[in-house]
Amino acid sequence: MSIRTHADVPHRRYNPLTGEWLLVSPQRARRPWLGAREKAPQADQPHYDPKCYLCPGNTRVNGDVNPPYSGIFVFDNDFPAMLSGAAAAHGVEETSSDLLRATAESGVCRVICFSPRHDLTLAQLNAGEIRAVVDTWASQCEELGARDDISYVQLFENRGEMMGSSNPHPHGQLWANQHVPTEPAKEQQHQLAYLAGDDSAPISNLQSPVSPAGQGPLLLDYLAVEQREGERMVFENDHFVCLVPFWAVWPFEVLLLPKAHIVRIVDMTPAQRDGLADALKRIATRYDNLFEISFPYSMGVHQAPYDGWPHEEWQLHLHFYPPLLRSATVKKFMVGYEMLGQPQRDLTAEQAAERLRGLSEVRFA
Ligand code: H2U
Ligand code: ZN
Repeated sequence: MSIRTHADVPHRRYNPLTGEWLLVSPQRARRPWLGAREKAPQADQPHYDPKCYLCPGNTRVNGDVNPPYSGIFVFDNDFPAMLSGAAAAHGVEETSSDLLRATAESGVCRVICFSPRHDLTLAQLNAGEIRAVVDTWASQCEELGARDDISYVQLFENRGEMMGSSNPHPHGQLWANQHVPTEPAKEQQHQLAYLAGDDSAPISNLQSPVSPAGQGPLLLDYLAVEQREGERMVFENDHFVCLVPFWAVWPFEVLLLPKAHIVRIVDMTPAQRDGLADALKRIATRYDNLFEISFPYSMGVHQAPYDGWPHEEWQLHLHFYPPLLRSATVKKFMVGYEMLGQPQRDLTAEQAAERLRGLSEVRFA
């Protein structure tokens, strides 16, 4: 099936990972823009900022002093969204109705500094330095995943003021908790139903197409389709592919997919970790080159829960959700129809992939 005939016609696309639909309106791509024009969030940063709470040797908000670290530095978030241990078990009371449901949630929140250098981003770290980030992600999951009170580890990075990141110092976070969060839970449900070929599974959207009996895990079958079609591919290396998913919602959203079946980040071989580091650097560099700025995004790793089950249905992957639409200052707003109806985009996934494919992998100076 080809969607080329849809290039100029409004249509909807299905996200088989979440069971959600989005609206694509390519015919609107040339409408005039009279909305907000923000100033580009550009400022040269120093190598070391004495006021930064992530730089080596500096004092954090709670009074702790960072060590004079030279590689990666991980610390417990001083303002964690969850508590663990005895503190987490108390205080959530039973409610008087099934319509008022609440349960206790325990977890751990950590901050991961990618580099001691205040002024660098993932795009500017070298392959070895990014590999160290991947290794840290894996060792954190190894440690936290072994705990009885943790079943999911969400690794992510908010990059840039536009995405609400509080500090330009290169850093990501992890939130690890007792219950699988909503997004990976949806993906799990759909990957499981696909692998089982189960069209009676309780899929969230009643209009979902019937899941065909899969040959393999959903995302491996999907990768084979994309490799055949080619038009949404951005680049690949021996172990990973970068593509704009058919169902992308954000203008320049991409998916990093392993070529082999990898359930969790802790299962990755050294060569696959190098492959992921290479893919991270290349997409971050292409993004920066798109509008010649340090490109904002939220990105993160989705993987199987650490709940003691094999989860063969899962395929590890990374999502990049960048907010920018057509310049360093014009972002896509998820408002109005998106909030109340469903996500909508003008630029097609194929057009976005073509733009990203055409960009250099040498960062603009
Ligand atoms: P973001 O830039 O993605 O918001 O991440 C910064 C995190 O760092 C944020 O979660 C934490 C904030 O709670 N933080 C500390 O743990 N200690 C500090 O001294 C400042 C910020
Ligand atoms: Zn800093």
